[in-house]
Amino acid sequence: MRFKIGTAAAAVMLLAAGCVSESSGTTETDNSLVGSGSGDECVIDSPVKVGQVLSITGGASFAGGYQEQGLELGFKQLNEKGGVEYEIFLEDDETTPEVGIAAYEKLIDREKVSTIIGPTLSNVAFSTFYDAQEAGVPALGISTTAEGIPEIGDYIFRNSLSELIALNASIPAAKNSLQLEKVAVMHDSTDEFTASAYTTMIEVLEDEGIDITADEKFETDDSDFRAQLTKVKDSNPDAVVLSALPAATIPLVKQARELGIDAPIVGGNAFNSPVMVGQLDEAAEGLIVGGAWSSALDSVGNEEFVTAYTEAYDRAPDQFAAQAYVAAQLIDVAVRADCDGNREAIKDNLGQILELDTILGTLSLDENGEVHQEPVVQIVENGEFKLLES
Ligand code: 1QQ
Repeated sequence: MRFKIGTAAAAVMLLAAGCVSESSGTTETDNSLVGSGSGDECVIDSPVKVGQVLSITGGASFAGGYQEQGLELGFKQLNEKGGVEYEIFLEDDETTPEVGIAAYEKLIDREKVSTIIGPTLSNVAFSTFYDAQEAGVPALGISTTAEGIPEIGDYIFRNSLSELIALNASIPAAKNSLQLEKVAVMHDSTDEFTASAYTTMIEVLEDEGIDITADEKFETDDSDFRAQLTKVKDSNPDAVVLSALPAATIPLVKQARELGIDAPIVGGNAFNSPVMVGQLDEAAEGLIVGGAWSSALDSVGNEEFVTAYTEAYDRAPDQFAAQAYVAAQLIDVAVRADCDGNREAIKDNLGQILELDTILGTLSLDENGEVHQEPVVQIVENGEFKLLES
C-alpha cells in the first residue's frame, strides 16, 4: 500500500547500517545528513547539497533562465524556513548532451550532491539520467516531457507533465474550440522531445478522428521551412500541429504567416514560453498549447508565487519557473519525510509523494518516478496566455 510521506523501513534499516547497495550503484550514508525530528520539525546539521543542471545558454535557454530563478526562489524560501539548509550547485549544460554529462559527473563525483534537478531538455536527459541511475543519485526532471524518461530507472523522477498527457488535453480542446476536422503536422525529427511528441501527436489525432492533410519534417538547426510549408498550405488544413523547439518555431511560424497560412497552430511543451510568444509577436495569436501550469490556476500558493517571483525578477514567471519552484518543494518534502538528506532517503521518499498541494495543483509522484497532475490548456490572446475554455 502506498502512503503519503513516510519511512521506507527497509531502506532505513540499511541506512542505519551505514551503507546501501542498490543494483545500480553504491551510496555511502553521511550521518551528518541524518537529522532529528520530522516534517516541519526536522533539523539537519549539514547542508543538503542540491545539484542543478540547466540550459542557461544555448537553444533551450528560453526555459533555463526561468528554471534557474524558480529554483532560486524556491530554495531561498525553504532556507528561510530553517531546520534544513540547501546548498545549490548550478551547472550550465549549454543545451548539449556532452556538457550535460560532464556537469552530472562533476556534481556526482566531486561535489557529492544528494540529488540533481534538471537537465532542461529530454535530449540531454536521455544521456545524463543514465549517469544518475548508475551512480544511485536521485534526479528530478522539471521539463523533460518525452516518453521513456521515468523508465530510465528507479532513481529518475520528473515533475514535468508528459507530452502524452498534455497533448491528450490540448488536441481535443483545440478540436472542440476550433471545430478541427483536418490538420497538417510538422515536426523536428532530430530532437528527442520533438520526435517523441510527434509520435504522440499522431496517436492523439488518430484517436480524435482528425485527418492528417500533410506530414512534414525538418531538423533542429534548419532555418528555411518554405518547401515544407508550401506543401502544408496546398493541403489546406484547419490547423497546423507543430512539434519544434523555439529556435525553429520562430522562423517557421513567421514564414508560415508570410506564405499566407493563417490556420491556428497547436504546439507542444516548448510553446509554454513567453519568450517565444514575445518573439513571434502577432504570429503567435491563437496558438494553443497544453501544459502543467497557468498563472490563472486557482492552486494553493499560486498567487503568492506569481507575486514573489515578479517582485524578485522583474518579470512574470512562466511554466518552467513554476515547475522549477515546485521541484524545490518536492525535494524538501522528500528530505523532511525521514529527516534525512542522503541520496537513498530522497530517492525513497520522492516516490511516495501523494496528493501534495502545489502551485501546479494537487500533485503525486509514483514509485516509477512519473508525475500525476491535471493538465491545463492555454491559448495566446493579445500576446498573453489565457486558459482555453473548451
Ligand atoms: C523536453 C521539453 C522541452 C520543450 C523543455 C524546454 O519539453 O525536452 O522534454
